[in-house]
Amino acid sequence: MTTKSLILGISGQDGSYLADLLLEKGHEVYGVVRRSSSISTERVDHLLFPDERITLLYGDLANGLDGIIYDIQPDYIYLMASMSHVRVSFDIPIYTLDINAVGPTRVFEAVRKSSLRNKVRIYMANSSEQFGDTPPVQNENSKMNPQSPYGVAKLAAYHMARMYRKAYGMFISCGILFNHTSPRRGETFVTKKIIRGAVRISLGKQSELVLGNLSSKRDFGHSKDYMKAVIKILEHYEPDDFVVATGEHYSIEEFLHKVFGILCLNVQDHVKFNPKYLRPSEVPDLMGDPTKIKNILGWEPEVNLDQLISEMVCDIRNEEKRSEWGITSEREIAS
Ligand code: G4F
Repeated sequence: MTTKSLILGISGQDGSYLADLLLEKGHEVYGVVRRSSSISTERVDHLLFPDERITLLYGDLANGLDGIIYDIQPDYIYLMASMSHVRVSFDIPIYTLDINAVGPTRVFEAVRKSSLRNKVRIYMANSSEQFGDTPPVQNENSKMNPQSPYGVAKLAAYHMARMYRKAYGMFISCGILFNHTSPRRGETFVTKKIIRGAVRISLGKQSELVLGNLSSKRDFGHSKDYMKAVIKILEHYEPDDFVVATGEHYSIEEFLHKVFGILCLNVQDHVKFNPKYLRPSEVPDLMGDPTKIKNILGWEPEVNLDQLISEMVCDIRNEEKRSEWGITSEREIAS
């Protein structure tokens, strides 16, 4: 019988890679997207056109997804949807708590109250932001001391997941993922913003790149690699919690110099500071220890930071060139 996977947040960076990988494994993939007036399915368009290889459904963590869950009767549920921007969470803390903490709880409750309770496996997307200002190296046993509404909400969802697992025997696993990026990354995260800015500067399309705090350190991995880890986490015979990280960290300044170096640009000539990108409280240094996932699930990252940057530079350069030629999307190229 085919395995049915339901991905909440399929149109995001992680959800879209997960869909690619689950289809390769032969799963029947259903994806939930939030309804909005502008269509934002670019990351999964290749799975919709010309053949519909996934089924898209409209839903929202704000309202609960009971109907979708009961109709589809999935074997696996991947909770990838969230309000994912840490700085923005300071502007909208109540919404962030609702989507990132109450939202997953709505899903846990819907499953608990149904006949799926002892059948379905749930993956909960947790974050290294939960560690907050705890110094590196962070692992599954490190103190969690979040520094943002985003981190607090993710930590609440983490505790809820563990509570449902223990109290009701539900199969809920948590992946504590460190910063991960890719060509499919959203434009306002620092990695994509730096690479997009540098490529555009190199093409003479912009002259300045304006950033905030460059001293914080992050452990950067490739989203596709991390989705391979997510699949392994949910396929494991028992529910558990795993840190997913590379075990290396770089400051944003180091990342910036790597990108500008590849493009033969000088950071001092183009990069400006604007305090509007600072956060009321910052997470200074994240570097994960992936020993547990390596030992138990045999997962290791396949892409290092230099390869990741090269892939993103190349992809963004191609995208910028296509827009110069008036080609706006892959869908247009195909038709
Ligand atoms: O790219 P960021 O916004 O990512 P951040 O805060 O590390 O969060 C990401 O990773 C988490 C996992 O560790 C996820 F849970 C979360 O959903 C998200 O994917 O910022 C990275 C660093 C921060 O220290 C920030 O202050 O870059 C610094 N930064 C400096 N200038 C900037 C900017 N961040 C952004 N977004 N924009 C800037 O202009």
